[in-house]
Amino acid sequence: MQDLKRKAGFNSVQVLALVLLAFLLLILKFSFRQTDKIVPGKKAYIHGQNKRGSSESQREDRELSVFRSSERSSGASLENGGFEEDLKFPWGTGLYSDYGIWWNSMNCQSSAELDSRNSRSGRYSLHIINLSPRQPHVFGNMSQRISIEPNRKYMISLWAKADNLASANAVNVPVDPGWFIRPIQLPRGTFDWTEFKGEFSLDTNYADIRILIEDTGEVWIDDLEVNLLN
Ligand SMILES: [Ca+2]
Repeated sequence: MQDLKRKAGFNSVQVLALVLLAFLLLILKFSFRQTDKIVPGKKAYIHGQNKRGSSESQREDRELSVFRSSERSSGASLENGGFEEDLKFPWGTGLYSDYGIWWNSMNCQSSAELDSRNSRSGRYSLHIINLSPRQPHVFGNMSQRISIEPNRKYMISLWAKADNLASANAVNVPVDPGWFIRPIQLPRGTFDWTEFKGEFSLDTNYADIRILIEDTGEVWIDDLEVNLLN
């Protein structure tokens, strides 16, 4: 009898130990899930590095991301390039579309909004302010993925007005996901509404038209268009 009681006692302790162990395992599992959370700033930094990188693995990562974010691989030409509608879809599409419409890399202090006090046509233009001097991986941007015919020549054009752009190319417009082809690059300084044009041709059936600011200054952009040549 004593033996049985002792046995029963041990069994209760064992059961208690098992319950405690299970509880500890649950806590451990939960805390691991917590550390899996992605910090947005860090994510932007990683991608910022990839954009400037040239190694094969970085290129693969870039191409993989293209497929992941190709929710708009078909469609018409660029929409809302006159900024008469809110900054909404299809702005914010293309590579890095999960970062929102206008987004900053690293600690870049840039912002973009529609401005009804300055427009080249219609009521609004896109007004961008950047307080962050040129540094690697520090930029503000937004993009729109459009369908194109591979290996055909396109003309991209926009009107811009600027106030104190700190350097040449502070504002430029890459058209490919790798940001290698930038048909439009604005000069430094202050200027009134001026038209800028450039040509490009890609071997893909889409282009990511990206408005990018990489140095301090203020710029207004209006009437952004992409048209097939000949
Ligand atoms: Ca407009």
